[in-house]
Amino acid sequence: MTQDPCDWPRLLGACVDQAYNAVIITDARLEAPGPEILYVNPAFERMSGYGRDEVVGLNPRFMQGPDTEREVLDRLRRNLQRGEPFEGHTINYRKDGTPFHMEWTTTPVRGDSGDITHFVAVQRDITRQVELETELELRASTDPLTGFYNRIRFSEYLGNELNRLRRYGGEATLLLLDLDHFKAINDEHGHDLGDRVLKELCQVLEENSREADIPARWGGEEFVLLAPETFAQEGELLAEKLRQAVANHPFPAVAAVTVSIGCVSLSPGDSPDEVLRRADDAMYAAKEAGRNRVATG
Ligand code: GH3
Ligand code: MG
Ligand code: MG
Repeated sequence: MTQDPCDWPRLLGACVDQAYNAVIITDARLEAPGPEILYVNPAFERMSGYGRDEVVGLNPRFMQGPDTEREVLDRLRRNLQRGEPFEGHTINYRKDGTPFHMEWTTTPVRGDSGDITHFVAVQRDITRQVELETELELRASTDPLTGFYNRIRFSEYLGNELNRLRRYGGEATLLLLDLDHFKAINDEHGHDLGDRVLKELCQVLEENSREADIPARWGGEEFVLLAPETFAQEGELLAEKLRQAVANHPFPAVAAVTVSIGCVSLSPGDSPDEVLRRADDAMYAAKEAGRNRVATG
């Protein structure tokens, strides 16, 4: 017997059952403990690892982890109470415990009387997309050789710090470090070893700075470090500590690696260009004074 092409209930059921996205239908109970799952389609079972029998009767939030933002849950509850659709993005957990990013909508379904009788949620696993976006963001803001923030990202931090100083006052320190005679190291030992020295220098900077400090690769063999909430004297001590740490570090194959450091104190009202120019001037003064030293500006 051929199927009636206008058998809408059957056709709609088949569409939901065979939809590519996960579909969850719940009742419309809003009082605690909230709506219960009445139906999930096979795409939900594939995405979550849970079988239909295991989830019917549960509240859909059973897959959410502790990292779901309060704001998202509050907005969901508010929208459902108002009978409005909801759109969100949460991290959920599959049956095997692995997390995944899920984009979803929940829409109220009204019966003939106009009352809300059910909610229908449509969910999509966007983990791959989130991972790609994170990767792209990381690439755009970090230097591929050292993994340090690049100039673009550092400039954002510097701008934010200067805004913070303008608003709340205080002091901060900016260091500009330039390797001494790095060209000679490259010429003598090759570019690959030069690269290793740059990477190792980053480790030394990281190990000798505080968690709140922001080091970055400014370009070539120049590095910067922003030390928030640091007074001028503390900043100079930090610069001197870094200079010594580099000079005393046993770099591979190279007899001596040293840095010249320009050290400037940031005050409310300074502009990024101005403090960078001052740091550059101070660094050149350190070079002229004989290298492997700190100069303030
Ligand atoms: P100074 O003490 O005056 O700073 O001397 P310098 O030789 O360090 O200065 P200069 O600006 O003449 O040379 C910088 C060198 O840094 C030249 C360039 O080949 C090298 N350099 C820049 N970026 C990289 C990099 O990514 N890897 C390697 N291996 N070398 C780099
Ligand atoms: Mg240089
Ligand atoms: Mg140099």
